[in-house]
Amino acid sequence: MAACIFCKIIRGEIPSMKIFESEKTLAFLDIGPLSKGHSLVIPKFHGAKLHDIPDDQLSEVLSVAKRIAVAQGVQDYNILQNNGRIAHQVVDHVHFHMIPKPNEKEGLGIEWPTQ
Ligand code: DGP
Repeated sequence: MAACIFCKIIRGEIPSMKIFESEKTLAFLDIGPLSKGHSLVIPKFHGAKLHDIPDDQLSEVLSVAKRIAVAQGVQDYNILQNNGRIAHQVVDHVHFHMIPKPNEKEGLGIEWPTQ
């Protein structure tokens, strides 16, 4: 979709720190991270809300979030997905937040780029 910020990121028209990309899925660091390593995993298919996305376009999203958790070495994290303004959705392109909750002992486990 022409005006969508995340579609612009997919097309490379807006810079982002990409951490995973496949035919259907993109993951990149959140511009306003709630913790170090906070990323967004999105289907490349444009749809505002979860129910707008065909199942086959969503099939990779959770496994990519899981792979990010493994790569970051975190045991504690939130996977969060907002639908609609009342539910705090700001960007109208479906996205799953992957928010690590590193503890003081383990940190993120590895060095991780920041946005
Ligand atoms: P939500 O409230 O669930 O719609 O969260 C939208 C998230 O998108 C928010 O955490 C900030 C992030 N975001 C918004 N614009 C950009 C952008 O241009 N680049 C990146 N990397 N993240 C963005």
